[in-house]
Amino acid sequence: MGIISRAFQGRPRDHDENLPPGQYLVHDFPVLSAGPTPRVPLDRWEFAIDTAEGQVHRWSWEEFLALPQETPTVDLHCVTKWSKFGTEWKGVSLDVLMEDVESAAEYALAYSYGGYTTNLPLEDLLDGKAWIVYEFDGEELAPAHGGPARLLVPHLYLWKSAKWIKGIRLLNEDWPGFWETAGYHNYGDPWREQRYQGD
Ligand SMILES: Nc1nc2c(c(=O)[nH]1)N[C@H]1C(S)=C(S)[C@@H](COP(=O)(O)O)O[C@H]1N2
Ligand SMILES: [Mo]
Repeated sequence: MGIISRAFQGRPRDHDENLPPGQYLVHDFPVLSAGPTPRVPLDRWEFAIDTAEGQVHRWSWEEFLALPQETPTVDLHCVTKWSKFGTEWKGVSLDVLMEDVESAAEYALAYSYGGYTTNLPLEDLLDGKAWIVYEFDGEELAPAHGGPARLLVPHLYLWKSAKWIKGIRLLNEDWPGFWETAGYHNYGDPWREQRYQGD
């Protein structure tokens, strides 16, 4: 009888058109970290963008908070197959941070306090696709989820959204990060199920 009653209930939620292939929905917010949570005092926190040409742009926590802010609402997709819809963040668009940065580089390597790295094409950080966020759900971002601030690149699998972000290095050549070196897909598009190398 389960099949008949399901038909009357409409499509199962997991067939939602906003759910990429192979994913299921969660309503909690799982924590996935490859190591311990680094604690970064705000008076020593800084975020940097360093260019392939050797220029370094730095923001202290105060300077970072003084930048124009955005409040993106986005769906998250983790390579371990959970997705979470409608997450609400506050942060600074990479477009704002990149405004005065001049570089011919085409690749980016995000690096974190604690040593995590992840790579992506620079264009995937631009045009309203990526933020450095410091609030989730109206609260300051919890350390376990990347506080004080993390990268948010929701159109790629969540391992690209480096927690405890320290900086972004612009590179002329692609340089695989932590999980990419360990066999995860180099790009990680959830809609093309690019989970592992060869997908
Ligand atoms: N610095 C850092 N960032 C990280 C990770 C990590 O281990 N260290 N894990 C990544 C992975 S694999 C995922 S799925 C998401 C998990 O984010 P969450 O713990 O907020 O759910 O963070 C990503 N960013
Ligand atoms: Mo992940």
